[in-house]
Amino acid sequence: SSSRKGIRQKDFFQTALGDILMITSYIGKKRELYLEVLKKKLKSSRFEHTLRTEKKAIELAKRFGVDLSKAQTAALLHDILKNISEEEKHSLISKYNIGPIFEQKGGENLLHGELASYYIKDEFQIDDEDIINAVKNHTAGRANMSKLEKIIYLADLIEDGRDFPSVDKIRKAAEENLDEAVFMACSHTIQYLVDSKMPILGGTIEMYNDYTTKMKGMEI
Ligand code: DGI
Ligand code: FE
Ligand code: FE
Repeated sequence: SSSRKGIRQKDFFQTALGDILMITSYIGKKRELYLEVLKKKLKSSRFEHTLRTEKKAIELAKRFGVDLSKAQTAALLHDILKNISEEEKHSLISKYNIGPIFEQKGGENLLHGELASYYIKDEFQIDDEDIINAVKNHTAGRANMSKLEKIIYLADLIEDGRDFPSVDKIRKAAEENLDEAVFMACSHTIQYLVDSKMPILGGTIEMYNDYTTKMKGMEI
């Protein structure tokens, strides 16, 4: 589809699972460019997760009053480096001069969001701080997240393809109260990590503490 800035155009996507996703572009032709790159860089299951996250992020952004073009951009690009090789990862780390923060153990690529936050600036000239933070913090979260960051964090976890015991409860909460749903999502993740005896990232704990200390003043 083609469109000038401000003209919306619907795109169809038939996924491998046979779902039909109809998603409007709020970012004109940039969406096609991003999809082209994503198709090359991601496994098909990850590409489809990206489209479902985009759909959910737009739904949440409409509901909670967040800029739709920012939500769409961040959702589309949040996992762009999820499937890169160790080799490409190391070459990007040295290109962006960010060695020290990437000295993590384990091959889980837990910092694909952080690395992507540099990559999208370099590759697509994205310099909106809120979009960059939303991509950067989408896995662990952090204290004092913006509404956009919360939406990307949440959309990633509750997009239509996700399936874990409490996902429907979190989806239901996300129909009414963004903070309640984000806190549930964060709590679920911590519960899961504790149950699996996995290390918990600093941002995950900081987000949890941020919510528990502020909660009394919030309607959640
Ligand atoms: O990239 P996605 O799979 O779409 O989602 P994501 O970026 O949120 O990554 C999900 C994975 O990250 C999932 O396996 C749980 C894990 N994770 C999230 N927070 C933490 C974590 N893993 C550890 N070890 N510690 C965390 O704090
Ligand atoms: Fe991710
Ligand atoms: Fe994701």
